[in-house]
Amino acid sequence: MSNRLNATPNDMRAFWMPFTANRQFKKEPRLFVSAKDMYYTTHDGRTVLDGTAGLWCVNAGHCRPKITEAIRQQAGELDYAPAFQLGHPKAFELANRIIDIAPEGMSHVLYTNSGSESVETALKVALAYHRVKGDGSRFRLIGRERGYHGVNFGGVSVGGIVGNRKMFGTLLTGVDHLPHTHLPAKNAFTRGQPEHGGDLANELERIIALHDASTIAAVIIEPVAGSTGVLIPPKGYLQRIRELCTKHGILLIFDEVITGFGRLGTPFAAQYFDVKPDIITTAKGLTNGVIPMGAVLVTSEIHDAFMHGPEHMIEFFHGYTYSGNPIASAAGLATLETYKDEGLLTRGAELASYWEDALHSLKDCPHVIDIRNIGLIGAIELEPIAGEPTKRAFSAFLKAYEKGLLIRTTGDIIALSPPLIIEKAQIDELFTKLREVLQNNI
Ligand code: PXG
Repeated sequence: MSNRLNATPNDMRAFWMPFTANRQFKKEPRLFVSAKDMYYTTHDGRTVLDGTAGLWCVNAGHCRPKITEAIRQQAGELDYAPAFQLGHPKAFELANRIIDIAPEGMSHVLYTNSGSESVETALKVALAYHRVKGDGSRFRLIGRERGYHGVNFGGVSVGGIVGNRKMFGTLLTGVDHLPHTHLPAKNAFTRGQPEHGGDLANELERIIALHDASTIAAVIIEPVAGSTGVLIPPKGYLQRIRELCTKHGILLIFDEVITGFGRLGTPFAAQYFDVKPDIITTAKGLTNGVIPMGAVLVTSEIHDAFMHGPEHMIEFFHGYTYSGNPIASAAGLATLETYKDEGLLTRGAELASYWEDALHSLKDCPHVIDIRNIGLIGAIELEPIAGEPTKRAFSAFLKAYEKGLLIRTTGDIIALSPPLIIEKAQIDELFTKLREVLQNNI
């Protein structure tokens, strides 16, 4: 496909698109052909403000020169190096740079190629960790209702989005779920962390009492749940989950695939909430979404537990052909440099209150039943059309796109997560456009 403005593919049949209404799309295609900083350009030559950082990943904005150049250079210098039993310098350098900004206690990095793979990797590390410590009866994994941990079998098993689970048989066994924390009757229109629901963390005690702590390997949660429609942890919730995990010898995994790399105004959500997990999963913002790459961060306690036995033996039987791929590593390094040069990992903190006020100004729009926010994340929950769930939000998505604004919808919830380079004037532009959409008979 050429990137000329008026070029559209003449046949769209072969590509079965992910998480897409394929038939609707192919009747009315929406294609981006170029992008710069905060804006996309569509195939019909229109400019679209990126209200979602692509899919929560383009945190530094689009086509940033340092990242583009790093990829170009690396592709001409060392395109690929085997990932097993061999290496190349940039994978090591990037791991160090990640640890530099990671929450205290994180000391080692395993590479993956996506958030889904980061989750599978984290779950396997957790199971294997207990086993190498001689505690192999800890095989259960605890997730949460409405959780999203990617689309592979482990992640879907611990995830809690019904549509993502119901088609796929028995999934992993030995999995249980915490209740979700969405309490709109009590918490609607909360700014920041909700007051109510912190006690739901105690449900972990009920699950532990049922299965016995000695069978539980790990709890995995998103510090802020994104895909399900932005659920912000109630005050005290994450702290209590941490306390219970520590008390019962259970590893705590924070899935930071969307919250990692500045989304809340700190490098990671663990720092924002001041709660230390044992494992952190990341992807997306690690390479600004430009090249597929994820990373799983673990403590030295976890890493060191594996470093036993004969030195010629592989310590952990896991990894991918593309783990720490040279071009992805170069992209990751340039991305972290861009974040540093421009202060982007903390920029969300500076903009958060302006963002919050602008978002909550939509409270009076028709059908709005809740608005919630944290860092540079916002969500607007709409009242579903009776008997036609998701239709109202999807219609808002289509109208916004026509007006030159990219939003994300899930169910009847609009989720917003702009690139961290957004300016106040662009926040105004975003919410002016969104107000017009919401007031326009959706
Ligand atoms: N964990 C979390 C918390 C995620 O948000 C994944 C794992 C999986 O990542 P990959 O790279 O395998 O897609 C995600 C992905 C949305 C949206 O609009 C969210 C994601 C992906 C696409 C859309 O909410 N999250």
